[in-house]
Amino acid sequence: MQAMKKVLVIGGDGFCGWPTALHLSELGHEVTIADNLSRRAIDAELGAESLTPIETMETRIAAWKEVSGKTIGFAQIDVAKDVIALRSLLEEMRPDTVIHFGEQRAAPYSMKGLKQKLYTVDNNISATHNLLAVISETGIDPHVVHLGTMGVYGYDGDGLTIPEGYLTVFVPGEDNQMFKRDILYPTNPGSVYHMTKSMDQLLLQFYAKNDMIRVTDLHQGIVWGTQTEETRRDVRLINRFDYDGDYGTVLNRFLMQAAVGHPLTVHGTGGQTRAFIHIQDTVRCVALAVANPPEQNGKVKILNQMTETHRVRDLANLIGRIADAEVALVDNPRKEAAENDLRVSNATFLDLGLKPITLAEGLLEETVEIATKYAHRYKPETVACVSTWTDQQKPGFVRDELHSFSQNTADRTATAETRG
Ligand code: NAD
Ligand code: USQ
Repeated sequence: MQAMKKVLVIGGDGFCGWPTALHLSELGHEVTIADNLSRRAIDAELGAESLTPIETMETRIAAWKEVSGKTIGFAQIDVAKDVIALRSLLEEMRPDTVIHFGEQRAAPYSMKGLKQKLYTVDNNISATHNLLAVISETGIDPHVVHLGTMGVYGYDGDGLTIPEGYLTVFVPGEDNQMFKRDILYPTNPGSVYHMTKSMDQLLLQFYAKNDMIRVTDLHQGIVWGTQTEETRRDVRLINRFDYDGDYGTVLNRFLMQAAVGHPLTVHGTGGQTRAFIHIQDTVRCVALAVANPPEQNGKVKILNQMTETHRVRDLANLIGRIADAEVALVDNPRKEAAENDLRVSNATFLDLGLKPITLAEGLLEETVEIATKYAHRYKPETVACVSTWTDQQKPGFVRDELHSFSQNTADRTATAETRG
């Protein structure tokens, strides 16, 4: 039996935050959500809503009260901008744990253009720094659980098993001396979004060391699925299901595409290998992290929150087989290695008792069923991944270049003919 804690869930209206808030409430914790509802605003900006119809925060919380008898609090706060409101909430609530999901989390959105790059960096870095700085000022001593990403390690690996956050290195010095260092695993982000998570690591490291804030950083893989034990209990509690070209992640996109008869959009040769975790395991892992805070030892506790790795084309072929879907190879809008290998240690969560849900366990079918149920809400125009990592990848770039090349050639030929 876990001790009841007061838990603040920043970003608790989102895909991972909402089911986590419900799960912690179900376990008996006293939960308050802080969210600025920016994801709902970005949905509107992109014209790309969740496939599942998500209720307002008020309706969600009232429905949870009805089915569970439990109360979840809500404060609409922009933690990246409103430091005074954040400080008041922390002082009033005095949480035992603050879980920080409140960042812009789509790599393609972060690469869309100048506005989105600036927003992603401003929002994510300020949100994380404001939280840590305010905690250090108030003297309240919550355990901070931050949602990081596997992407900070980079994806051009050759099979080295990625450790949990730190690397022990030996540096040769003078006179055959060897210096041993425990360093953060070198970051190698692949998008502006992933870069903000790399920068978060330094913010966390500094405040853990300087202010002795207890921090757990969860380096999470790609989350798939949509429902959890709690969100299944009432249709008004249903979780988000993003499938659009910016926010839809690869496995959920493939499951959705299979449900509506769209060819599965494999980027390049589909040679990227990634780490995955089902949303049910996300909420279990966060609950385990909440129950097991680190010692106050000045060091961030880093856990790899993933359960299995898969190559993108293998996933497409698997779903193609089980759902009788066509697989299409499309131009890769990203700048990433054509092929990579990926091995990851998730020893801490296994030691804490996590029994991983794997692709084999029927939940692929459940996700296709949900996608089929809400297929009438599908907007085909939002499926293509149109955010490119470089200008050269933008549609029309090659054509323009060829156009100016032929124009120059034509001009040169005309000049030469005139001279001749
Ligand atoms: P999401 O976009 O569904 O949810 C994020 C929530 O944070 C939204 O409700 C949004 O309104 C809120 N938010 C953003 N900026 C805020 C701010 N300044 N103040 C207050 N609230 C703010 O994303 P998600 O998929 O639930 O991801 C949650 C966290 O987990 C993110 O930090 C993300 O980087 C991390 N993560 C997600 C995945 C994944 O596959 N979804 C994988 C690894 C890590
Ligand atoms: N991909 C396809 N086809 C698609 C969409 C994606 O082949 O239709 C490929 C991408 O090129 C990439 C891989 O699938 O190689 C993963 O893409 P993704 O969109 O599923 O995941 P990513 O952009 O890395 O981001 C997601 C979440 C992010 C989280 C990250 C965890 O949006 O918040 O941090 O997963 S990780 O990937 O482990 O870094």
